[in-house]
Amino acid sequence: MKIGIYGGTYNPPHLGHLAAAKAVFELLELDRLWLIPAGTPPHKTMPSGSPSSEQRLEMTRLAAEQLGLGDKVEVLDMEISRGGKSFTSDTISELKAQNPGDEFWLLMGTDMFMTFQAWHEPQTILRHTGIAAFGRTEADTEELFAIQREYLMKQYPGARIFTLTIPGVIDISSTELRDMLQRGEGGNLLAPAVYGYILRNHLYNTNADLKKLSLRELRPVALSHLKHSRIPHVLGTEEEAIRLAQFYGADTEKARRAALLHDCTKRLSLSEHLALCEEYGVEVDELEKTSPNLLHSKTAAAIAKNVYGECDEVCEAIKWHTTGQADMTLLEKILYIADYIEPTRSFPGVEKLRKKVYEDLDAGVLMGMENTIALMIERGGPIHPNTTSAAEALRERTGRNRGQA
Ligand code: DGI
Ligand code: FE
Ligand code: FE
Repeated sequence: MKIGIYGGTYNPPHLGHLAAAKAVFELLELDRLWLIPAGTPPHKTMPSGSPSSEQRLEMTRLAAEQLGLGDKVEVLDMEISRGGKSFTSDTISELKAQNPGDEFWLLMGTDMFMTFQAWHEPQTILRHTGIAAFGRTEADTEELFAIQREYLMKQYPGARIFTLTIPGVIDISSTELRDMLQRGEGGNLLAPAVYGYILRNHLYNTNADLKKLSLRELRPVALSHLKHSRIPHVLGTEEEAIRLAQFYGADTEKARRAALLHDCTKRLSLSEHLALCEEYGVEVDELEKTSPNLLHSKTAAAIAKNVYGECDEVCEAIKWHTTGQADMTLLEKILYIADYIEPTRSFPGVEKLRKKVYEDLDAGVLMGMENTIALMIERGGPIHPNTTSAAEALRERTGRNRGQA
């Protein structure tokens, strides 16, 4: 396999890293890409107020997911868990020993490439890996890189050096970016989930009040809670919730906030859900105790209330978005069904359901709910009593139970 290795402090990982990683991945036709956040970097000291190693690791994971390369890209914690100064020669030697049959390419930008001979044990590095150095302009690559490439080839016979120009790679200085973040700027230079993570954890002296986030801030913050693959669903739910709120005369801002946060605990395990219920005093019944699917709406509502200070209406909509309940409010119905019919959903009958929802909201919600009930019966899973009573109440409202079995 051809494996790219891209180390760095990732303080924070930004769109410049992602653009370079993606371009090299494609140009070198790599099979894998491993991002390796450094422990203590040998060449610089961390500025005060910096995130912890674990936070840099988590941000790098969020950024890596954004590449859309699935499990071809991995974030390795080997330098962070090794502790102390991170020497690339140690890392490469270790990786080569573990994967003797693979071909390695070490990714680096202009500055790193130009000073490569001053690194710790350059000959060891070059014995185990090729170098893929990327410049931002043709001038970088041809003028600067050519001299350095010749020098390194002479100095280290047998070295494999590949230099490439990545047009359009954004020139981002991490130092400047950190200053911008402190001033409330720079979010556009980061993957949204990374920006949200920074705001949520008050990194780089950002001081967002989590209980008073504007919609513009809430969006990236909400996305930072999600697995990358769930982002389109949540943004689709937001879009559908806006449309429904406008159509049926509900508060669009509340609908958006509820949609953005509705699945914010979806990636958690059963025990993590139960711990949150304990922490926030959420009552859990026997059926819920066994089901992350049923618990995620309860825990998301608790996070919306306790962490983000959302109003009761928004929290209730989140709380009932999976099962529904008897006598649902307009906002509750909107979120329940937006989740069901948002644009990325595709299942047999979804078009018919979408049409129904915009003809008669109650009938549409009931139709969705009956789909779910049928699905649960098919799967042999228990139907939650809240689902049953929600459907019952809607049958009542739509006059469907009169004269029917
Ligand atoms: O979180 P989403 O996947 O976007 O959608 P959702 O919140 O509607 O969750 C759907 C899951 O919840 C799905 O796997 C079915 C399950 N579910 C919905 N209603 C019930 C239920 N599970 C049980 N046991 N009983 C229900 O009444
Ligand atoms: Fe959900
Ligand atoms: Fe959902």
